Amino acid sequence: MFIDSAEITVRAGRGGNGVATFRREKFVPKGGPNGGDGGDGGDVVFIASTHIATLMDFRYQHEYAAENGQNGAAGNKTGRNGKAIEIKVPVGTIVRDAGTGDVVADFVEDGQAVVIARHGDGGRGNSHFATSTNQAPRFAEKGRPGEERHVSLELKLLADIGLVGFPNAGKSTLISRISAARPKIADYPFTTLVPNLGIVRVDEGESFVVADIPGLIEGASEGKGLGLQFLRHVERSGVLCFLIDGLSEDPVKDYETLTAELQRYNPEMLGKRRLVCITKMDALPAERMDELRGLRFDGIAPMMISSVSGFGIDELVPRMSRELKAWREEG
Ligand SMILES: Nc1nc2c(ncn2[C@@H]2O[C@H](COP(=O)(O)OP(=O)(O)OP(=O)(O)O)[C@@H](O)[C@H]2O)c(=O)[nH]1
Ligand SMILES: [Mg+2]
Repeated sequence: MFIDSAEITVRAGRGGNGVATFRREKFVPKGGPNGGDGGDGGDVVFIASTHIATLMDFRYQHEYAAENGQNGAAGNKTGRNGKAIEIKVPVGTIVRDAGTGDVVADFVEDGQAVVIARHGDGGRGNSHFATSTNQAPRFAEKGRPGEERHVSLELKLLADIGLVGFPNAGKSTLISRISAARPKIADYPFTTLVPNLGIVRVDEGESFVVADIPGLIEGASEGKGLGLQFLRHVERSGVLCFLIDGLSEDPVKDYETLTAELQRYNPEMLGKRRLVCITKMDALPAERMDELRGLRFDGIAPMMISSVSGFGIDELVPRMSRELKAWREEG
């Protein structure tokens, strides 16, 4: 199962207490204060990792705590600091305060680390409090509590290019043709229930990530089909590649239905660069292909492809790569 949200509680370590002790040595009747400081508690740190693909683990464990600091000891001994806890999250995870919804951290890079809950400082021992008027303070500070936070995690995949189309348009077949991804493919709608990512290699050292997401249908914004939840996975993509079934009666209408649903989900989706592919060319007579070639989709000329025969794929991949470069250069 593809888990893309979770709620957890994290608790940073409490600081150890400082102590109030006094030197006791032979022949020294009144020793001065020598209470050590408490150690600091450990932080709760989230670290983004490309080795984790889902938020699955957080379904099983909801609470995470860092170690507390140890108390100080006589002889000015400082307590040991508590160990920080490092929680690995997939790259693409957004962490929010579960109460307010405010974004606490947005993990976009492998290795990125953010302290999500700060440790409590250790308390100071009584030796800090000796003054000229009170040379034998009998008190010490208590350690401070660590921060406790209730946070929600949401994973938005980081795909460069999102494939958008009706169910059965051939999205999964395309991604399996151009990448090593092997999603389930079948001739019924909603075969794809969870997003699949595929890495497309263009050249030595040059590749990009394509997301195959579930099919979109008219009324998705009102919850029809699988709704629009999964669109979040292409929200950050720079390019949307629309896949229109070549066997459709009215490809332009299909395209308009798709863009209308995207618009309802988030108007910014239509600010992205777009490519339009008409699929299943191997299954069409040549005359129909010529008709389709003449269509325009918001002024965009479609690319004709077949993921089964490979027709048009050699042009599509470099085209995707060019669009992506243009998007990156736009900044
Ligand atoms: N002839 C032909 N059939 C294709 C082509 N691409 C996909 N198909 C068929 O179309 C059907 C749907 O393909 P999928 O790739 O599962 O479609 P999808 O868009 O991922 O569908 P959902 O996951 O339901 O949204 C399958 O039976 C495929 O074999 C193609 O290029 N030519
Ligand atoms: Mg599919």
